[in-house]
Amino acid sequence: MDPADARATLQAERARGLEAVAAASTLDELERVRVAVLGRKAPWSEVQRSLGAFEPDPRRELGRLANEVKSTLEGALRERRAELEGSAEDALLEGDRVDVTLPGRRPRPGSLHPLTIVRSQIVDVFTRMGYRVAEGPEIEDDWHNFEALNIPPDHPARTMKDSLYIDVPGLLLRTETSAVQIRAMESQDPPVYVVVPGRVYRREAVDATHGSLFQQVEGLAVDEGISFSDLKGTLEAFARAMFGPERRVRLNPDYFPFVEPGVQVAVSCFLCDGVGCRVCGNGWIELLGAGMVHPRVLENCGCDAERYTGFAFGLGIERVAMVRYGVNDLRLFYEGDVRFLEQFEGAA
Ligand code: 2NL
Repeated sequence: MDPADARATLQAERARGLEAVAAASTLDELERVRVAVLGRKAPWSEVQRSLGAFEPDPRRELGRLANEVKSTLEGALRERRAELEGSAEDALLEGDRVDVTLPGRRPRPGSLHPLTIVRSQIVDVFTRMGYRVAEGPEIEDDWHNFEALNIPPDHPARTMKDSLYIDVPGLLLRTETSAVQIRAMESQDPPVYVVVPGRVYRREAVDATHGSLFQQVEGLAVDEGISFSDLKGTLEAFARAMFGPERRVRLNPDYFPFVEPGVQVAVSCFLCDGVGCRVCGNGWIELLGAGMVHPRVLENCGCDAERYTGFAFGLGIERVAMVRYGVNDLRLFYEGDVRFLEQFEGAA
């Protein structure tokens, strides 16, 4: 190679190299261009290797030109690499892009079960009157569930037919929450004012208005000088707090072994106000059982029945929820069907 050829090659390589660098569209392609224009087998390297054979003057001149071409091409490669790296990064970022302004996917919140709503409303009415909430075990012994409540051994409620017994003799699933009130009276002297929400169990055929499990709220007031009119006034206050200030209560004689006298309590219908409608039939909704605590029950708990009197009442939460929300089948409360339950979101 003579100096003129070498000069022409270097200049041609500079032009060819710049073009190839500009044309490279990926980092891999650019690396192939680098090898082709500056690698060991590139024309530029051949010229570089042949310089030693030239006279000093052309060697100096061509050496300078070769360095200049090299640094021009290296500069172009560097710039192009930066560009391609930038757009590779842009593509990556674009793929990973997160739109922080998108609203998040919120978990759907649940809502209170209708029986929970009604239970806490009932309990609240009594706590506002000064009652304390008491709770107790769902497995009870014979004494607290029956004997202390004046339910004699031959009472039908005691048979296997009506109660749910467990394998341990003398224990059963409580048939009413009264057992908790017995415990309250046993553990403190009057005055006793307690309200007891809880599950109770009966051996019953399941249908629209019966189940083997239901929830109850019972109340008990034992003090000096408690009379039947205290019971009536308390029930009236309860009916008005739950169903509106217009409500009246009606008491009819009834029998429960643990009270004397015992009454069945009906509330004037909140829809027709006692006229008669589809919900109530004859204008009255039977809601509670109640009565004056039997003196034998007081004595069973260590209360002096000469000095203290008391009243008690009990009501089923399902029954209240059914009339309040117009639900005609109790089983709906226990099936856990979201289509049913979500209708009570925000209910009161
Ligand atoms: C009903 C009837 C009632 C009671 C519960 C009671 C508790 C004690 C003493 C006396 Cl410790 N009585 N509770 C009294 C009368 C009726 O419930 O139909 N419940 C769903």
